Amino acid sequence: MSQQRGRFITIEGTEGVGKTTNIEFIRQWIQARDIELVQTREPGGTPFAEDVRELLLAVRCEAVDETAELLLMFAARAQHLNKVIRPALDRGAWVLCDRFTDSTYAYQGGGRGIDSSKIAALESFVQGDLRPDMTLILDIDVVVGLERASKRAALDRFEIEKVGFFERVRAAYLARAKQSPDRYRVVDAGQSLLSVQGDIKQVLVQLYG
Ligand code: Z5A
Repeated sequence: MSQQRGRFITIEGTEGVGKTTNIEFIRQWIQARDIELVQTREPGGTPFAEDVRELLLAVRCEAVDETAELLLMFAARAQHLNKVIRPALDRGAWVLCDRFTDSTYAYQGGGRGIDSSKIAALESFVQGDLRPDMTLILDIDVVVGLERASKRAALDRFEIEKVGFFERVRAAYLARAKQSPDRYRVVDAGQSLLSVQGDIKQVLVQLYG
């Protein structure tokens, strides 16, 4: 008898949108249903991919070439996908991933200006036909999000970008959601945490009962 493939859920958004806070809420909702859950993140999710993450996030004097950045995102993703995500889905576990390829379309595509056809080519090469079943985009006014994120101790190489960069990232996310409304759910993350979580719960109940 073939094992039913697990669900692949990804969470996306710009700075300070509350991914970390809300992933915990989603994790609890899924686990309360007695479902095996693998919670993970990108870039990262395996020791090798976490090393690539460190390379990518470190603030450095040398300017990082945008193609090098793009390829490293997919290098980490190939490792993560083949060592963690696919095996989990194949054994029927659900995977809850903090960022995935939509981040690449938003940050390297929207933010850095890399043509989305190049990202799509790498997506097909690395992922084959694997895509998330549902992508939750937490959406917030960029300035409000940056204010929330500014309370952190140290900013990484993406967090030091200017408002215009994050406006383009946000626009890219919203454009993707508009293009494929079946896969994406957009939640207004500018509300109180209670209201955000109320909306997320509604999405989960609507999709998964
Ligand atoms: N990146 C990329 O460029 N390309 C790719 O393909 C991939 C990634 C996969 C690392 O990601 C970087 O990698 C990321 C994009 C790039 N750029 N950056 N930066 P990350 O996910 O590790 O980093 P992050 O975006 O900074 O995520 P985070 O740590 O999850 O932060 P967050 O989403 O802002 O979540 P938070 O810590 O839960 O919330 C921030 C604060 O707001 C915190 O104090 C909360 O208590 C507060 N908060 C949360 N919700 C609320 C509400 N509703 N009201 C008031 N305050 C709130």
